[in-house]
Amino acid sequence: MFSRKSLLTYLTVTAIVSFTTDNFAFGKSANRSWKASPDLVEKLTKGRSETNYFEEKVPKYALPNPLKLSDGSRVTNSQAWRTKRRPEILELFRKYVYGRAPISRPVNMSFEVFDLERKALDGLATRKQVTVNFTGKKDGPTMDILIYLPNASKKPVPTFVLLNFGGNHTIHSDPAIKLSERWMRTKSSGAVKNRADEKSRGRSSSRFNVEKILKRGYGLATIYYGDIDPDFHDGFKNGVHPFFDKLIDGERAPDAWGSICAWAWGLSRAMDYFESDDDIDNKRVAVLGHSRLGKTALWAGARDERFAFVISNNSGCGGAALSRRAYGETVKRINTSFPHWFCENFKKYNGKENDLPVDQHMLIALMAPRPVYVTSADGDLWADPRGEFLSCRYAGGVYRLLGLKGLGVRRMPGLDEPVQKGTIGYHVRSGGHNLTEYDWQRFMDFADMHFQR
Ligand code: GTR
Repeated sequence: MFSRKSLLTYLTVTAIVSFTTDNFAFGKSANRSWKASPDLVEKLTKGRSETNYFEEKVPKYALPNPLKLSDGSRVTNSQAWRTKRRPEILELFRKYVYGRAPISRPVNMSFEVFDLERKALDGLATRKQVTVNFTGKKDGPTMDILIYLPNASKKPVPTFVLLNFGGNHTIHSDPAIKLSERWMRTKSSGAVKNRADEKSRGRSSSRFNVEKILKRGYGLATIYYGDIDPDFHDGFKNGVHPFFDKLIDGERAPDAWGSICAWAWGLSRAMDYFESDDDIDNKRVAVLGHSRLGKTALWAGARDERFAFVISNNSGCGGAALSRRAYGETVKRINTSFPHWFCENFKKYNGKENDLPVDQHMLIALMAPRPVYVTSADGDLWADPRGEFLSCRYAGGVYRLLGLKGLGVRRMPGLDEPVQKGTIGYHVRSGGHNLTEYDWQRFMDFADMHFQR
């Protein structure tokens, strides 16, 4: 037991110590800046000794300046950003990271609305299912878009679009959703022998929250990513690649598009469809994605400025996290595990992140002046939460040049304390690698602010 005096001394000393540290939280309102849990760092390090999870072991690095042209001159006004530096950065990402899509909108692409139900989900929504035929030919590659639009909202409605991992039928148990017949990864989709079955209907509904999105006045559109390109390395023989690849002497170029670029390109083809649909507000389409599909959403938003709001959920390496920090997943690791995701040139930077002509803060900067939102999760150290935050922070200069506020904070916020002060939003949420209702609600808060409804 403490005596009164020693208790008082203890409390005073504790208060002084706490006050002088960065982390002191005074009640709920003061910010306790997020830090990786030491227990988790220790646990993860045991399983993967080649992976760094210690902040103090992050190598020293210097980031390329988003506001300095490759000839060394400074970008001092919005016009120079728009006409010179933005195109330069975009080209660097094409050439060295994601690869180049050989085609934009294919001339003969066609759309077929094969399902239109105005009283879906007990009258809450209008459901549409659309087949996009990329070449317009009978046996050409296709993707199916599933769309729910809130009946209570005035049309056209602002809409979120995202790719899904397990087929459109996994996002909701609505039995009218077409069951995907495509190849799928068994692990993420519950597929049997790489094919979906009836049991997988609604399997990932907790990641989509369809009713909640509709009730907040937003539409939702989704596409199975495997329609565009199955997620395994087969030398780019399946998916859209062989239909559009331009080979040089029978070989793919070192900057030919990888799978992430193909998925992002598919999202732009969905946007082409939205432009033809009077129920969807094509000036207020938000593109988002989780994990590898978060990397994809960022690249989609960078290459196609028709997306008015871009959201990356737990995207990590090759997404929102700074590559130079080499914390959690590294460039070498990702290129080894997933040789088909990026272009061949990216592999030159395995273990040589400092030589990259770009880093991921420049990808975030490519969204300017549009709103962009990045999330991390407390347990998802593989994706480097701090590296994701720092990308947002260092993209801020470009937003400021354009007369906007970037993040509006310099210090990493506390757990579950979203930063929504400027045009760049960020949060680090409790829990692990996932897309949750908490994330969705924050995206919709940010959309409410920026879509000015
Ligand atoms: C992991 C990969 C991450 C992330 C994740 C996912 O295996 O290392 O970059 O993309 O998969 O997409 O679920």
